[in-house]
Amino acid sequence: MLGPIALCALIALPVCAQHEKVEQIVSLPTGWATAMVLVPAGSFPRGMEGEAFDEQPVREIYLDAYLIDQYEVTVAQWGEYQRDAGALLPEWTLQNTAARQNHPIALVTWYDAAAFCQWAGKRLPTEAEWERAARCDDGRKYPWGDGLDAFRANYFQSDDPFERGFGAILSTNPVGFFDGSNRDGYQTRDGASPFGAYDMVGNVFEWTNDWYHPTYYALSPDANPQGPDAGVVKAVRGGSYAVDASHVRPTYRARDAPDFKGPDVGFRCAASANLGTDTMLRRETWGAIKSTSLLWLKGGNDE
Ligand SMILES: [Ca+2]
Repeated sequence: MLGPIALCALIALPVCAQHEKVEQIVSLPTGWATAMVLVPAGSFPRGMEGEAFDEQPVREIYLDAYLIDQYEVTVAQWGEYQRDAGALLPEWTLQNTAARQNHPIALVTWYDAAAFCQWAGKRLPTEAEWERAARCDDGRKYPWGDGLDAFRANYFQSDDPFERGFGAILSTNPVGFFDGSNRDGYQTRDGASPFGAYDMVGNVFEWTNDWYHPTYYALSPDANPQGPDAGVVKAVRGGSYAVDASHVRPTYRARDAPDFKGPDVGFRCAASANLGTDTMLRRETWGAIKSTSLLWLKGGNDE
Protein backbone atom coordinates (compact mmCIF):
# COMPACT_ATOMS: atom_id res chain seq x y z
CA MET A 1 0.00 0.00 0.00
CA LEU A 2 1.22 3.47 -0.81
CA GLY A 3 1.55 6.13 1.80
CA PRO A 4 -0.66 9.20 1.56
CA ILE A 5 -0.37 11.05 -1.70
CA ALA A 6 0.97 14.45 -0.89
CA LEU A 7 1.44 17.70 -2.72
CA CYS A 8 3.20 20.88 -1.87
CA ALA A 9 1.21 24.06 -1.48
CA LEU A 10 0.12 25.59 -4.74
CA ILE A 11 -1.63 28.86 -4.21
CA ALA A 12 -3.63 30.96 -6.65
CA LEU A 13 -2.86 28.99 -9.78
CA PRO A 14 -4.86 30.58 -12.59
CA VAL A 15 -7.12 27.97 -14.12
CA CYS A 16 -8.82 27.38 -17.46
CA ALA A 17 -6.89 30.06 -19.29
CA GLN A 18 -3.61 28.79 -18.00
CA HIS A 19 -1.12 27.20 -20.33
CA GLU A 20 0.47 25.13 -17.63
CA LYS A 21 -0.58 21.96 -15.96
CA VAL A 22 0.63 20.32 -12.79
CA GLU A 23 1.26 16.64 -13.00
CA GLN A 24 2.39 14.16 -10.41
CA ILE A 25 3.70 10.68 -11.04
CA VAL A 26 2.18 8.19 -8.63
CA SER A 27 3.47 4.62 -8.56
CA LEU A 28 1.20 1.63 -8.25
CA PRO A 29 2.23 -0.85 -5.51
CA THR A 30 4.11 -2.78 -8.21
CA GLY A 31 6.11 0.31 -9.14
CA TRP A 32 4.20 1.04 -12.34
CA ALA A 33 4.16 4.80 -12.86
CA THR A 34 0.83 6.54 -13.40
CA ALA A 35 0.33 10.21 -14.13
CA MET A 36 -2.12 12.27 -12.14
CA VAL A 37 -2.99 15.92 -12.63
CA LEU A 38 -3.76 18.47 -9.94
CA VAL A 39 -7.10 20.23 -9.78
CA PRO A 40 -6.49 23.06 -7.33
CA ALA A 41 -9.09 24.08 -4.75
CA GLY A 42 -11.82 26.23 -6.25
CA SER A 43 -15.38 26.56 -7.46
CA PHE A 44 -17.05 25.72 -10.73
CA PRO A 45 -20.57 25.91 -12.17
CA ARG A 46 -21.81 22.32 -11.97
CA GLY A 47 -24.38 21.27 -14.56
CA MET A 48 -25.70 22.81 -17.77
CA GLU A 49 -28.74 24.97 -18.46
CA GLY A 50 -30.90 23.83 -21.33
CA GLU A 51 -29.82 20.20 -21.12
CA ALA A 52 -31.37 17.25 -19.25
CA PHE A 53 -33.32 18.09 -16.09
CA ASP A 54 -30.91 16.12 -13.91
CA GLU A 55 -28.06 18.44 -14.99
CA GLN A 56 -29.88 21.33 -13.34
CA PRO A 57 -30.09 23.58 -11.45
CA VAL A 58 -26.62 24.89 -12.25
CA ARG A 59 -24.89 25.80 -8.99
CA GLU A 60 -21.43 26.98 -7.95
CA ILE A 61 -19.78 24.04 -6.24
CA TYR A 62 -16.58 24.32 -4.21
CA LEU A 63 -14.09 21.47 -4.22
CA ASP A 64 -10.94 20.99 -2.19
CA ALA A 65 -7.81 20.31 -4.20
CA TYR A 66 -7.46 16.81 -5.58
CA LEU A 67 -5.52 14.73 -8.05
CA ILE A 68 -7.14 12.79 -10.85
CA ASP A 69 -5.62 10.28 -13.22
CA GLN A 70 -4.51 11.93 -16.42
CA TYR A 71 -5.74 8.92 -18.38
CA GLU A 72 -8.32 6.19 -18.03
CA VAL A 73 -6.92 3.10 -16.29
CA THR A 74 -5.38 0.89 -18.96
CA VAL A 75 -5.34 -2.82 -19.68
CA ALA A 76 -1.65 -2.88 -18.71
CA GLN A 77 -2.36 -1.24 -15.36
CA TRP A 78 -5.16 -3.69 -14.72
CA GLY A 79 -2.72 -6.50 -15.46
CA GLU A 80 -0.41 -5.15 -12.75
CA TYR A 81 -3.33 -5.21 -10.33
CA GLN A 82 -4.33 -8.76 -11.23
CA ARG A 83 -0.81 -10.09 -10.83
CA ASP A 84 -0.30 -8.34 -7.51
CA ALA A 85 -3.73 -8.71 -5.92
CA GLY A 86 -4.73 -12.07 -7.32
CA ALA A 87 -7.88 -10.71 -8.92
CA LEU A 88 -8.97 -12.07 -12.28
CA LEU A 89 -11.44 -10.35 -14.55
CA PRO A 90 -13.51 -12.95 -16.46
CA GLU A 91 -13.21 -10.81 -19.57
CA TRP A 92 -9.45 -10.44 -19.22
CA THR A 93 -8.31 -12.61 -22.13
CA LEU A 94 -10.55 -10.66 -24.50
CA GLN A 95 -8.78 -7.44 -23.59
CA ASN A 96 -5.26 -8.59 -22.81
CA THR A 97 -3.84 -8.44 -26.31
CA ALA A 98 -0.57 -6.84 -27.29
CA ALA A 99 -2.38 -4.16 -29.25
CA ARG A 100 -4.67 -3.21 -26.37
CA GLN A 101 -2.20 -2.74 -23.52
CA ASN A 102 -2.55 1.05 -23.62
CA HIS A 103 -6.32 0.99 -24.20
CA PRO A 104 -8.66 1.54 -21.26
CA ILE A 105 -9.73 -1.50 -19.29
CA ALA A 106 -13.47 -2.09 -19.74
CA LEU A 107 -16.05 -4.66 -18.68
CA VAL A 108 -15.39 -3.82 -15.04
CA THR A 109 -18.06 -3.37 -12.39
CA TRP A 110 -18.12 -0.40 -10.01
CA TYR A 111 -16.82 -2.78 -7.35
CA ASP A 112 -13.91 -3.79 -9.59
CA ALA A 113 -13.07 -0.16 -10.25
CA ALA A 114 -13.28 0.82 -6.59
CA ALA A 115 -11.08 -2.15 -5.62
CA PHE A 116 -8.43 -1.19 -8.17
CA CYS A 117 -8.33 2.41 -6.94
CA GLN A 118 -8.03 1.27 -3.33
CA TRP A 119 -5.19 -1.08 -4.24
CA ALA A 120 -3.49 1.81 -6.06
CA GLY A 121 -3.69 4.03 -2.96
CA LYS A 122 -6.32 6.16 -4.68
CA ARG A 123 -10.12 6.29 -4.83
CA LEU A 124 -12.84 6.86 -7.40
CA PRO A 125 -13.63 10.53 -8.10
CA THR A 126 -16.91 12.03 -6.97
CA GLU A 127 -19.28 13.14 -9.73
CA ALA A 128 -18.40 16.75 -9.01
CA GLU A 129 -14.66 16.05 -9.09
CA TRP A 130 -15.01 14.23 -12.36
CA GLU A 131 -16.98 17.08 -13.93
CA ARG A 132 -14.68 19.86 -12.78
CA ALA A 133 -11.63 17.95 -14.02
CA ALA A 134 -13.31 17.81 -17.44
CA ARG A 135 -14.78 21.31 -17.71
CA CYS A 136 -12.74 23.57 -15.47
CA ASP A 137 -14.43 26.67 -14.05
CA ASP A 138 -15.64 28.83 -16.92
CA GLY A 139 -18.81 26.94 -17.83
CA ARG A 140 -17.42 25.47 -21.03
CA LYS A 141 -19.34 22.55 -22.48
CA TYR A 142 -16.36 20.38 -23.47
CA PRO A 143 -12.82 20.05 -22.11
CA TRP A 144 -11.36 22.22 -24.90
CA GLY A 145 -14.22 24.71 -25.27
CA ASP A 146 -17.80 24.85 -26.42
CA GLY A 147 -17.97 22.80 -29.63
CA LEU A 148 -17.74 19.05 -29.99
CA ASP A 149 -14.72 18.09 -32.09
CA ALA A 150 -14.25 14.67 -33.67
CA PHE A 151 -10.48 15.19 -33.82
CA ARG A 152 -10.31 15.50 -30.03
CA ALA A 153 -12.39 12.52 -28.87
CA ASN A 154 -13.64 9.06 -29.75
CA TYR A 155 -17.45 8.81 -29.85
CA PHE A 156 -19.99 7.07 -32.08
CA GLN A 157 -19.54 8.11 -35.70
CA SER A 158 -16.69 10.46 -34.89
CA ASP A 159 -14.84 8.76 -37.77
CA ASP A 160 -11.73 8.25 -35.67
CA PRO A 161 -9.29 5.48 -36.64
CA PHE A 162 -10.95 3.11 -34.15
CA GLU A 163 -14.45 3.32 -35.58
CA ARG A 164 -15.55 -0.20 -36.39
CA GLY A 165 -19.18 0.28 -37.26
CA PHE A 166 -22.47 -0.07 -35.48
CA GLY A 167 -22.50 -2.64 -32.71
CA ALA A 168 -18.76 -3.21 -32.66
CA ILE A 169 -17.37 -3.56 -29.16
CA LEU A 170 -14.10 -2.37 -27.67
CA SER A 171 -13.65 0.29 -30.37
CA THR A 172 -11.57 2.24 -27.90
CA ASN A 173 -8.54 4.37 -28.61
CA PRO A 174 -5.26 4.13 -26.71
CA VAL A 175 -5.55 6.54 -23.80
CA GLY A 176 -4.33 10.04 -24.63
CA PHE A 177 -4.50 9.38 -28.37
CA PHE A 178 -6.08 12.77 -29.06
CA ASP A 179 -3.22 14.97 -27.94
CA GLY A 180 -2.54 17.09 -31.00
CA SER A 181 0.04 14.81 -32.50
CA ASN A 182 -0.01 13.15 -35.89
CA ARG A 183 -0.79 9.45 -35.50
CA ASP A 184 0.36 7.62 -38.60
CA GLY A 185 -1.15 10.24 -40.84
CA TYR A 186 -4.18 10.98 -38.68
CA GLN A 187 -3.82 14.50 -37.33
CA THR A 188 -5.38 14.72 -33.88
CA ARG A 189 -6.14 17.86 -31.91
CA ASP A 190 -5.47 18.23 -28.21
CA GLY A 191 -8.47 16.85 -26.34
CA ALA A 192 -7.12 17.49 -22.84
CA SER A 193 -9.07 19.47 -20.30
CA PRO A 194 -7.47 22.66 -18.93
CA PHE A 195 -6.16 20.60 -16.01
CA GLY A 196 -4.58 18.06 -18.34
CA ALA A 197 -6.96 15.10 -18.19
CA TYR A 198 -7.49 13.19 -21.45
CA ASP A 199 -10.46 11.28 -22.86
CA MET A 200 -12.94 12.98 -20.55
CA VAL A 201 -15.17 12.94 -23.61
CA GLY A 202 -15.73 9.52 -25.13
CA ASN A 203 -13.52 6.45 -25.34
CA VAL A 204 -15.02 4.71 -22.29
CA PHE A 205 -17.62 5.89 -19.81
CA GLU A 206 -16.11 6.28 -16.37
CA TRP A 207 -17.46 5.11 -13.03
CA THR A 208 -17.66 7.73 -10.32
CA ASN A 209 -17.95 7.05 -6.61
CA ASP A 210 -21.39 8.66 -6.25
CA TRP A 211 -24.80 7.10 -6.14
CA TYR A 212 -26.93 8.72 -8.80
CA HIS A 213 -30.11 10.61 -7.99
CA PRO A 214 -31.91 12.77 -10.59
CA THR A 215 -32.67 15.65 -8.22
CA TYR A 216 -29.36 15.60 -6.38
CA TYR A 217 -28.23 18.91 -7.88
CA ALA A 218 -31.08 20.72 -6.14
CA LEU A 219 -30.30 19.16 -2.79
CA SER A 220 -26.54 18.67 -2.59
CA PRO A 221 -24.21 20.67 -0.37
CA ASP A 222 -22.28 23.50 -2.02
CA ALA A 223 -18.90 22.18 -0.93
CA ASN A 224 -17.36 18.80 -1.69
CA PRO A 225 -20.61 16.95 -2.50
CA GLN A 226 -20.23 13.20 -2.08
CA GLY A 227 -23.50 12.09 -3.66
CA PRO A 228 -26.54 10.63 -1.92
CA ASP A 229 -25.95 8.33 1.04
CA ALA A 230 -27.58 5.42 -0.75
CA GLY A 231 -28.98 4.49 -4.11
CA VAL A 232 -29.41 1.76 -6.67
CA VAL A 233 -27.28 3.05 -9.55
CA LYS A 234 -23.89 4.74 -9.69
CA ALA A 235 -23.18 7.85 -11.77
CA VAL A 236 -21.14 7.16 -14.89
CA ARG A 237 -19.64 9.99 -16.89
CA GLY A 238 -18.20 11.18 -20.16
CA GLY A 239 -19.83 9.06 -22.86
CA SER A 240 -17.98 6.50 -24.94
CA TYR A 241 -17.06 5.29 -28.40
CA ALA A 242 -20.53 3.75 -28.54
CA VAL A 243 -22.71 6.78 -27.83
CA ASP A 244 -23.59 9.63 -30.12
CA ALA A 245 -22.61 13.26 -30.00
CA SER A 246 -25.53 14.31 -27.81
CA HIS A 247 -24.41 12.08 -24.94
CA VAL A 248 -20.71 12.79 -24.69
CA ARG A 249 -21.21 16.11 -22.90
CA PRO A 250 -19.21 16.03 -19.68
CA THR A 251 -22.31 17.27 -17.83
CA TYR A 252 -24.39 14.32 -19.05
CA ARG A 253 -25.19 11.99 -16.14
CA ALA A 254 -25.37 8.36 -17.17
CA ARG A 255 -25.88 5.68 -14.53
CA ASP A 256 -25.51 1.97 -14.15
CA ALA A 257 -26.07 -0.60 -11.43
CA PRO A 258 -22.80 -1.12 -9.58
CA ASP A 259 -22.59 -4.74 -10.70
CA PHE A 260 -23.08 -3.81 -14.36
CA LYS A 261 -20.18 -4.25 -16.74
CA GLY A 262 -20.12 -2.85 -20.25
CA PRO A 263 -17.59 -2.96 -23.08
CA ASP A 264 -17.60 0.86 -23.07
CA VAL A 265 -17.43 1.41 -19.30
CA GLY A 266 -14.10 1.88 -17.56
CA PHE A 267 -12.79 4.31 -14.97
CA ARG A 268 -10.00 6.52 -13.70
CA CYS A 269 -8.98 7.12 -10.11
CA ALA A 270 -8.61 10.26 -8.02
CA ALA A 271 -6.83 11.11 -4.79
CA SER A 272 -7.17 13.87 -2.27
CA ALA A 273 -4.32 16.37 -2.42
CA ASN A 274 -2.75 16.70 0.97
CA LEU A 275 -1.42 20.23 0.69
CA GLY A 276 1.38 21.51 2.83
CA THR A 277 3.81 18.65 2.59
CA ASP A 278 7.00 18.50 0.64
CA THR A 279 6.64 16.51 -2.56
CA MET A 280 8.20 16.79 -5.95
CA LEU A 281 5.91 18.09 -8.67
CA ARG A 282 6.35 18.02 -12.38
CA ARG A 283 5.18 20.95 -14.44
CA GLU A 284 4.76 20.71 -18.17
CA THR A 285 3.48 23.08 -20.77
CA TRP A 286 0.20 22.91 -22.62
CA GLY A 287 0.21 20.19 -25.27
CA ALA A 288 3.48 18.73 -24.12
CA ILE A 289 2.26 16.12 -21.67
CA LYS A 290 4.29 13.41 -23.28
CA SER A 291 7.44 15.48 -23.50
CA THR A 292 10.33 14.08 -21.59
CA SER A 293 11.92 17.46 -21.01
CA LEU A 294 10.88 17.88 -17.45
CA LEU A 295 11.17 20.73 -15.08
CA TRP A 296 11.08 19.50 -11.54
CA LEU A 297 9.80 21.92 -8.98
CA LYS A 298 10.01 21.67 -5.26
CA GLY A 299 7.77 23.31 -2.72
CA GLY A 300 5.65 26.23 -3.87
CA ASN A 301 8.34 27.57 -6.15
CA ASP A 302 6.81 28.70 -9.44
CA GLU A 303 10.08 29.31 -11.23
CA1 LIG B 1 -13.65 8.65 -21.03
